[in-house]
Amino acid sequence: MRAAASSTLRDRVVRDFSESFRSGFPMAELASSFQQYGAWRDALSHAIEQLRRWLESNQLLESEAARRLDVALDRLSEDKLVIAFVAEFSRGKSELINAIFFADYGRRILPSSAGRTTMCPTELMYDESLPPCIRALPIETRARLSTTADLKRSAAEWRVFPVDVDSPDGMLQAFKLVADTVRVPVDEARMYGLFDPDDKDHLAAVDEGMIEISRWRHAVINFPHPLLKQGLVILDTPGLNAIGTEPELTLSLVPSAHAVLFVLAADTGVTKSDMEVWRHIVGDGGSNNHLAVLNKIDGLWDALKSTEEVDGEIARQVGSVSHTLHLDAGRVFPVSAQKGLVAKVTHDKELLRRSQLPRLEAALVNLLVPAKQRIVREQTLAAVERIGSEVRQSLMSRERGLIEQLYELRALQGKNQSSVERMLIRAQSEQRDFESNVRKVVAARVVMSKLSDQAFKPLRLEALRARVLETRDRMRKSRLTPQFFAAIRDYFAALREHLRSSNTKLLEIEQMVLGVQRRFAEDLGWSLPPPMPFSLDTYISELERAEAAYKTHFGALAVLTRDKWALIERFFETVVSKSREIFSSAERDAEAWARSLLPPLEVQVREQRTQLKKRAENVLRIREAQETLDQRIGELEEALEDVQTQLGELKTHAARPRLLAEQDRAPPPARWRGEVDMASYLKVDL
Ligand SMILES: Nc1nc2c(ncn2[C@@H]2O[C@H](COP(=O)(O)OP(=O)(O)OP(=O)(O)O)[C@@H](O)[C@H]2O)c(=O)[nH]1
Ligand SMILES: [Mg+2]
Repeated sequence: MRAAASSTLRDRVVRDFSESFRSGFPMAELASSFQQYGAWRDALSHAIEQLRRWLESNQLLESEAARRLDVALDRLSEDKLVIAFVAEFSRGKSELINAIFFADYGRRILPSSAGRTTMCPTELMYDESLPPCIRALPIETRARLSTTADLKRSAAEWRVFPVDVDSPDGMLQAFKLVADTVRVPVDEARMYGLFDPDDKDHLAAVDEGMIEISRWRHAVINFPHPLLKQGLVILDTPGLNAIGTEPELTLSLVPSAHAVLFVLAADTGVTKSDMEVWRHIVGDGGSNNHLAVLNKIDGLWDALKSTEEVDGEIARQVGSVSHTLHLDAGRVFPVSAQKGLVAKVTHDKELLRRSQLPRLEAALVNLLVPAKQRIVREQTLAAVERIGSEVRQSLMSRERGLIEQLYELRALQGKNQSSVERMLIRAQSEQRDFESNVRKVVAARVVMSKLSDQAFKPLRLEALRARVLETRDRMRKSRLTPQFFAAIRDYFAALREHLRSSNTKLLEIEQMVLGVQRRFAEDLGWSLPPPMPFSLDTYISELERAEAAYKTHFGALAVLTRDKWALIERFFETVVSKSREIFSSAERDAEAWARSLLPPLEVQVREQRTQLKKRAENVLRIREAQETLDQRIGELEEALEDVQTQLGELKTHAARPRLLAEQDRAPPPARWRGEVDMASYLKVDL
């Protein structure tokens, strides 16, 4: 019975995907773009892995460089594309997600209905280390100050519900969880920060001292849909209420999304509460990854009006949305999610065209894929090519050393013993002289370690913790509103100062390394690639964004009630959690950067030292007549040939990632072309 159901659903999803690919039905563009992006990323990873293996087998991979390559590979494999859907309730977010991503299931996957439906922020993703399931965080966790991000680290806090992906009904049933509510006494809701006695809407919702609230605080749906498997993450959010009360949405989840779709409905226009959501979560509207969707345009379809009249009405609404949101009209997309979903399920091309969903999907792809691809390409190639050039430098210095030795030994041919003697003295003295360079590098390492300590100290979690404790203490002791606000203002200022002082020290490190490199260039003619530019500015901006969000929420308050006070405390804890994230990423990046600065020079010094040592030994052996000159010359010629072969191979291996990365769109993998292969791909454990 189960097998039969599974094969029916699987067959249908396989057939729909195949058909949409063959017919060019719009899902195809979105799906195939993600698919191609995934294939491009995989090919790039593969080229880097090949380079890594080649370096390793040629003993050319220093541990520091290996670590950097692994970081680049991990980044590629963990690469995610996040799309957030944000709106006041009932604007059609969930319906839009169903229509854009899940129409292949032939039905609604996410619950969508009139009134409030999605009660908690919901992430849809696929993590293959977990079985298909829904993880839900109980609302009671709001009584504590811990944030969702903190709680994500402790599995015990989450309830896990299995999802039977073989059964569409079972799946649908499971997904209804995001709409679960509970009735609780007002005081309990107040404890969770979900009831504000000053809020008229909250008061109106009270029924015999009880109020209905979401049963869950956050849900993560893990299931193996082909797009989610490619690293797509979809964030569905409830309306304003949750946005006001779950600061993480404002501070973390939505700002870190690669695209934010702000959904409005044509039947309501832009209401005051829509504007509030826009202001709270989308901020100034200046960011270039925001799109506005004017949903439910089917409400404007009117059999008694001409197409032109209806189109004119839609265009007027788009114009008014664009004006009100200060958003370019090209970024406002009128659609009918509901009709789009129906059209896809019934394969009605005309209805799909009228729903205008394909235009939104194309814009989404254009907004997401090229930008993401560019960032990933730049980051990855910068890391990989640097390693390639460091290895090339060290191979070239080995080559130079061998050529010099060969030159000297060839010059000895036919010469007498005293020439050998002279050469030995010269070789040994050059070897000794070079030790001063070794000492220079050792000294640089000592200075570096001292400066690094100073640079990282303000970024360490202990430093942050001290600020947090101090601020919490001040907040607790505040008697008056201004004192309370001042504590938070000073917290942000202090953190900014930490990042700035660390930035200054990092600049000193960069100058120091440049100085050392300059001396090596002057004394020995070495040219080393200058340090990669690095600063903590992006983290300073992130902190400033958190501060701006805090000001948007609370800046206008002059006097705080007890409930608002508690709300700000809760918000502050999210800020703390965000600060922790910022500081630990800043520390990690700064450390990785600093750690990568000296090794190329050290490798070169080590290489040169070995060459000089070998050279002195060569001459010594020749003097002692342990080896004939010709034999030694032969060995050196062989070694030179090896190095030159390695240089040639390195060129090919190191160039491959760029060659691949610059193909903007990798060709679709072969398995997409035939239906049989498609079936095996779409096995997707449905
Ligand atoms: N006519 C029409 N109705 C739509 C359209 N899209 C959504 N709806 C309806 O609008 C209602 C709300 O849709 P949802 O998808 O639940 O809206 P939501 O934004 O997810 O709402 P919450 O989950 O409560 O935040 C449902 O009854 C949908 O059927 C559309 O394009 N046209
Ligand atoms: Mg919803």
